[in-house]
Amino acid sequence: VEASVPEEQREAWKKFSAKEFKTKDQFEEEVVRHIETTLARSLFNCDEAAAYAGTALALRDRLIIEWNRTQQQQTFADPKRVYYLSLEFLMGRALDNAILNVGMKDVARQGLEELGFRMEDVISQERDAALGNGGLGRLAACFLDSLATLNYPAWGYALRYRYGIFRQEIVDGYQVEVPDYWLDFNPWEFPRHDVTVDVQFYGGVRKYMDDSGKQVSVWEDGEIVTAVAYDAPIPGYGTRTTNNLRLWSSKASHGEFDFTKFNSGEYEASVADQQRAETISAVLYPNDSLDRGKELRLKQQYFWCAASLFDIVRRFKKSKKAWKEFPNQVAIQLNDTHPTLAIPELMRILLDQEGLEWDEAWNITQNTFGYTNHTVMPEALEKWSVPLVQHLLPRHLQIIYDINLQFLQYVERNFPKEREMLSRVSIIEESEPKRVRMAYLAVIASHKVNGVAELHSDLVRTTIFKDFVKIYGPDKFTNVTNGITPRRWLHQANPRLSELIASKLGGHEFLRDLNLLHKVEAFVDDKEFRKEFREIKYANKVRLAKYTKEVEGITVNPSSLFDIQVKRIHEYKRQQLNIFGVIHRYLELKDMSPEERKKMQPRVSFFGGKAAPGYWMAKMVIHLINQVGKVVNNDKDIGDLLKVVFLSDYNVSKAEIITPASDISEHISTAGTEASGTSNMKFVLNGGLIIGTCDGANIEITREVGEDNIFLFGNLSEDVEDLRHHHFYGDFQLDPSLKRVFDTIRSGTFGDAGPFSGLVDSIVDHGDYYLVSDDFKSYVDTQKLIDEAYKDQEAWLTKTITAVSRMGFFSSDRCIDEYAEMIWNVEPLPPPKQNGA
Ligand code: GPQ
Repeated sequence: VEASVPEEQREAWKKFSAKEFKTKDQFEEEVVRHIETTLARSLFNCDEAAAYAGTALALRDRLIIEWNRTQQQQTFADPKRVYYLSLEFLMGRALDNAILNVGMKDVARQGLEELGFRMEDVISQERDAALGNGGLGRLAACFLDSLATLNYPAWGYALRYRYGIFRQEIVDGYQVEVPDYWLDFNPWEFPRHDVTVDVQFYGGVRKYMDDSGKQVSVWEDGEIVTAVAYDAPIPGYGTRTTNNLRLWSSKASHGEFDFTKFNSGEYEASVADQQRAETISAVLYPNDSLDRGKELRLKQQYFWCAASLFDIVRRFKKSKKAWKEFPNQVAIQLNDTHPTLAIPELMRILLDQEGLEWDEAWNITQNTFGYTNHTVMPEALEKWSVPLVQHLLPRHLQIIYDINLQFLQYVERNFPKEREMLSRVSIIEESEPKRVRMAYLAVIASHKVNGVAELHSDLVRTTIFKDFVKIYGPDKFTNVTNGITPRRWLHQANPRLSELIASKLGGHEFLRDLNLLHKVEAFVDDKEFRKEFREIKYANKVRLAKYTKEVEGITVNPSSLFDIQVKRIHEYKRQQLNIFGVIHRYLELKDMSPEERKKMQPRVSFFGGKAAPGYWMAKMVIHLINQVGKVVNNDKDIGDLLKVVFLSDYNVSKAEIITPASDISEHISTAGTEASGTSNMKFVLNGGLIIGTCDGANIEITREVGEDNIFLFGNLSEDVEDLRHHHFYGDFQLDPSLKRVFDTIRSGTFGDAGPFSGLVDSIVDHGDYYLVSDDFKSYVDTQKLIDEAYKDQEAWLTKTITAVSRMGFFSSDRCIDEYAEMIWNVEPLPPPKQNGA
């Protein structure tokens, strides 16, 4: 029974209903009230942490009012909704974003000042919500911002990890992982202890005939774990729409303890059960673009899919519509294959619980799901062992086999002459043990499959899913080039640039329609504008220099060229190419006379990013960067000409300081390996140029900003296969300057060379899979061009301003509109006009 206030009492209710504060005084009143009552502190013991807590609680009240309103409106209107299933949402901080999106920046700044605090200091008290590894998780976070901003009725679903991505410390130049316990104080989440779902694992399947002679399957005798919903409000920018991100937390189904066990003295056993259940949502797996096949990971995936599907179906059933209406009410987007189990789960609900026939259930399923692929690299494509799935999810495995049977029969009928295709496209890989190819299941069960940049989507069609294009035709496969939210990545990270643009464009409308940036190009020759623009870049570099000094203890000169590569550490992203280039630069500088050196362009090479804890090569790259830094930064011959900085614990809030400070950023993956990249977009939007390969979104960035405003180098994706082949079967000559770099490393210049042998050997002896040696010369040559180009500061400035003005395409708003139209078929639901407004 739904609890509700009787009709007669509703007037009183409405009269006392929560009101949102608007003025500075009201804001201060709310902050002080929370500090004094909710937190039980006073003006005599209010530190910055308490000021943050009070401010966050006040803002939260404000968000909740709109959140409730949005949810009520959506319940009432019951439009088609989007459900974005992602195991990762790399949200970063919420307070700054909330203040900005509700348009209270000035009120909050002045209010806090009157209370004795600086807004920046208060904001920086917040711990990042770091429920993701890298680009995939941050994309999901940008999408939530755009969905709310564009008034789409949308929910995010994920897990409430107790520990997000680990914190990175650097000890003796090595990465050390420290747990990220972020939930000590999290005012942004609302536990919904009344919203729970019991999720089953293990057990067996019993089949029987019902009275009508129909075969029925019952999944029974499993172990039950309860999912509890925790909700977080997602405010849109410049709209009252506030959407919901629902995170599931796992707990034992019988509550805290199993009392039967507890009462019979089996204390340890009862606690152990509880811990086993809670382990499911305990920790985010720290692997990026890598499939590790661990049972607990599969449990996480099913737990989350089952809880989310139950919730979605429960909401649908409230509307009492016929099942065939399901795809008209529900669009589910699979962010990579991690949520693919949602497919057999929906089938199970429709077949076993709702009694639908196979064809109808399948039709509904196919029209409901869309699948986004984020990589074509084989090591990242998930494949679950059949015995493991059989053990954990016996009914789902049956359904997967049934889907496969139907699919293979279809292929056989339509391509009778291509029998060898059957084993290639089968969902089940005939390996030992057999494995379920999750990407194939996702393709077969979705109505649309998309890649995340044009080149990537082409590779999706021509490599990993080639056979499926033949089977389904090309229309099922499409491209939606990634984007980023200009609210966080321009207005929040770079407020001065945002205000400068606003002053020229006559307001902040460009933050909602980024294409308006094109009007900035008219100011490219405007003296005042150029001066301001240059000063802002310099101030952002000063800010990063200050941070670098405070946190890493390294002094850098903000007049140097700031060269930045921040992203997960991966062989395919080729931070090794960058650091080898740095060593090469160092050796060249050492060779020079003091006079020659004076002519050189001073440069700071910044690196940042985490390595997966089990990824040895990546960890050695981090070590090499740190060791090179120690030598170079203390070399008196070199001085300011070259500094090497490893920025530890790279995360979203640090990215907000780092991104606006680049002159050049590096996006130098082996062609064909980086699906899109999104930080490339952030750097250019903030007035930095790119050195990059013809890969991912770099290609479309080039198309938009023009070839003169980007530095491309390296081999093309169509040549990669031949080049790899050549390493094994051709006579391969190592570039002499790269050889010298290797000799220097081997000689112990950067400390014990032992740890670095793998890095060097992989190139010299093991086929150089990522083609570092093939691209090295063109990379260092291009860096030289950059040094030259940077000397002409006026021309450089023109390039950066021009590039900024042409970045409109890369807003995640454009992206979301494309998904909405091409894949989801959903419409915005704008908030009603406010009373009196
Ligand atoms: N991406 Cl498969 C991840 O961040 N993690 C992953 O596990 C996979 C992909 C990235 C991809 O490498 C980037 O090129 C994309 O820009 C990003 O996803 C978002 O699509």
